Amino acid sequence: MKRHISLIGAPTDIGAGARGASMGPEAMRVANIQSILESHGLEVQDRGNLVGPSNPWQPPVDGYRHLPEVTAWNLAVHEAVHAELDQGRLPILLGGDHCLGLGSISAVARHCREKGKKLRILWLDAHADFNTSQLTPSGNIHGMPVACLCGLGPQQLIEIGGQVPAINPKWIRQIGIRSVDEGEKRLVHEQDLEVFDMRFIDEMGMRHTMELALATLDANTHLHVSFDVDFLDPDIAPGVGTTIPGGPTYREAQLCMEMIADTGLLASLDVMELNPALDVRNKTAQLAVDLIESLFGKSTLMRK
Ligand code: B3U
Ligand code: MN
Ligand code: MN
Repeated sequence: MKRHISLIGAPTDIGAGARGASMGPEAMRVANIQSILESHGLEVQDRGNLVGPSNPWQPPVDGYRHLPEVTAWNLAVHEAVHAELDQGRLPILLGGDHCLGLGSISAVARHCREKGKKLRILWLDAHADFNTSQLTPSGNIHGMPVACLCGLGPQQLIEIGGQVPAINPKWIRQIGIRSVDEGEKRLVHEQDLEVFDMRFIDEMGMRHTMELALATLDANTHLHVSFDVDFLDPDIAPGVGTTIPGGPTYREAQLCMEMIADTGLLASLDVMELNPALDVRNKTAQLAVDLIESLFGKSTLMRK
């Protein structure tokens, strides 16, 4: 794992169905993400916030809400994330809603192409985010980034990374999924996405789930984690726009993060959908920071 971290704020809710994720980056700073990571011996630079169009809060046009604005934000994210990777740093994208996973992961994919690295993406989320304009019940683009990354989406979004598709669906492992729309389900099946849904986690446990999700990594793998905070059970993480009951508990989420840390391969991270307008005394942001500590190797005892 790289020891040089860059925090990038992307203060927008342009792709979401509720306003407020635009305040996510500041809530993470208030929860002391920088000094807490530094306390673990990491070097952390806060690059401040990206700028982009404001949220016009309009209904969908041809199946997409705010497509021009979503495109502008994703272009900004793409360039910022790519620049950090290019300098050998580990970017943490502080969202912002999950439509920005497209800009972030297309940058990571471009970096991996340039450096001849293998890419593995862990998508921690209650949702598959695999809708298209035809399938979406809402038009909200935060429900579409995985499909866009796989080349299923509007030209201006799918080509952000320069190569279409930006990624192969085989590179993704989705974990914690428990809300998938009807048409979206069919597409997930057709594209053969590897999904560890909550039923799988219930039956097999988080440990076995993560062993499978992290299988076949090697020293040349770039491991990217796209952490949608609604992955977590809403009892512990109420500060998100779309709470879905029945998510991982505190212990399960900690184990998930610890097992990722143990690979030593984490090379980029998104922290998305944190919505301080819906939170209780910033506790969801504090929990996200607590889990990120584990993701960066905090453990109770010395590891053997
Ligand atoms: N699948 C629904 C809801 C949704 C997706 N991602 C979030 N919510 N956060 C949709 O609108 O696409
Ligand atoms: Mn998501
Ligand atoms: Mn989600």
